[in-house]
Amino acid sequence: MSRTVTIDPITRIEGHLAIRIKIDSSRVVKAFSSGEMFRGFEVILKGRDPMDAQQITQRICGVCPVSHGTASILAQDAAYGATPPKNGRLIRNLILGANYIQSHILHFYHLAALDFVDITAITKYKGRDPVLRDLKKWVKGQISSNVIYPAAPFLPRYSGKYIQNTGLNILAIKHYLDALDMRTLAHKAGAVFGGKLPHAATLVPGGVTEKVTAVKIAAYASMISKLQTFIDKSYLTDVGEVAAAFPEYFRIGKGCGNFLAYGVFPESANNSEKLLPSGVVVGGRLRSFDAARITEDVRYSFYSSSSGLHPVQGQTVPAPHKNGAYSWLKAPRYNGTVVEVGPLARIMVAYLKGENRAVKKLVNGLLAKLGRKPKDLLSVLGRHAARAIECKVVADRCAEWVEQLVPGEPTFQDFTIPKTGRGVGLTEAPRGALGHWLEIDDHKIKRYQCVVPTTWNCSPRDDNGNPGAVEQALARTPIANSKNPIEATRVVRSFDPCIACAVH
Ligand code: NFE
Ligand code: MG
Repeated sequence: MSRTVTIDPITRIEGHLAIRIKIDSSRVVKAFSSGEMFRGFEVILKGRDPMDAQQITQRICGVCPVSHGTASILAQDAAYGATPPKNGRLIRNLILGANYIQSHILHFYHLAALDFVDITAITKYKGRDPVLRDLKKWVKGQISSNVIYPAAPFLPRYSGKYIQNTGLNILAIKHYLDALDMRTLAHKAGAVFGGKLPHAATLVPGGVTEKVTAVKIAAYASMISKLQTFIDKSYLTDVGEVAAAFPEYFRIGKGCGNFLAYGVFPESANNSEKLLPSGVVVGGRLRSFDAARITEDVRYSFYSSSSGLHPVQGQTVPAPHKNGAYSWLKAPRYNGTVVEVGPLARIMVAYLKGENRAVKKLVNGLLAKLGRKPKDLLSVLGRHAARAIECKVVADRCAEWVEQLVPGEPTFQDFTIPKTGRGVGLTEAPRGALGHWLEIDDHKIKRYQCVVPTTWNCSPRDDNGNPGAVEQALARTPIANSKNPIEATRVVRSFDPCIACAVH
């Protein structure tokens, strides 16, 4: 008998994502992903000073603001012909790197781990840590409640198979709490050069406004070093434990198998080399990326603007009562094809390119340890593993970049805003490929279009009826109990969706 189940909301934070799945013979046969709100940043930006864009677009999201600020200043760099000096480029990388670390730790521990870790194990805790004892008391009180809810931080929750080893669960719960401190630390590290976080104050076209001093270098380096220890000793180990306990999730949530990365963290003045390179993987083959091939369809989205436009011509005209539409997300496609973006896409592209030796070594090491093949990465666990590996690669490189800063050297190159102009800023947010397209007329913003990671991943069907990346990843997911579709939530959350970003 077939059943339709709606999971709404599905993410633990960040917006209104609803997933509707049709289940037949205990498997998902069809999935629909809906972003349930409109925000209108592209409309708000029209007519404003272009220099407002890096501040306003950072308000798209509190988790990945630095990426929106970065895309915005890259678009303006291009429009004004500004090139940041070396200190400016390095500081941008350091702020963005700290924001990546914060976001990846947040996702694994606070948004996804409790799909696998059994929070009720804390009731067996016998130690003296006051926070864990408080949590034990709270969880004991909650256990009696019989409510089912897919998105609470602890309880209620879906029932299903969780990690069974009590010691391992309690250790993971302790790491959940440690991870809150690590997020604070990553924000503080980013704020050394970003002025504050979330929503860095120092990102400007031409570089950054923050100056380099020996004290700031030492402060950032010491915080990154603590984060590196947490990533090495807790994050990577805990992902390995989840992988060992749930090997079936190397076969669940495969998805479309196509990947797109714009590349991120420039290693040279002209952006030609990046720590994580750009590329497209279609049918297992790596190709070079061409920004001209990006389009956004809106047949199933609540917009009355034309469909299939390149973001250079992009329009955002909301149509809340549009017939047949089921999402406020547009449907971005690359060369007409559905692609997945995010840490797995970046790691796949870097791995296939083979130039980043740290990525190659970490991926091969993890696969050998878990007895897996590269193709197993196309899965729920592959996404978690890729995110953890990327977190280490970024943190380790941040520790090197900070030592390359030169106190007293400039961090900024001056510019003038032209009467008319265009620019595109392509970068990568923690959740994937992020682009901002800017058009200036009469020194003001004439058009501003954002194509955002979760818009790629959680898009509805395109004009040809092809389901989006998450919709495809859900197909064939086994669902043991349609009243507790925990398997579907694990698939969706492996993409780390952020609907606040996606609908922007
Ligand atoms: Ni709101 Fe974001 C990231 C961006 S996801 S978190 O990472 O851009 O669409
Ligand atoms: Mg957009």
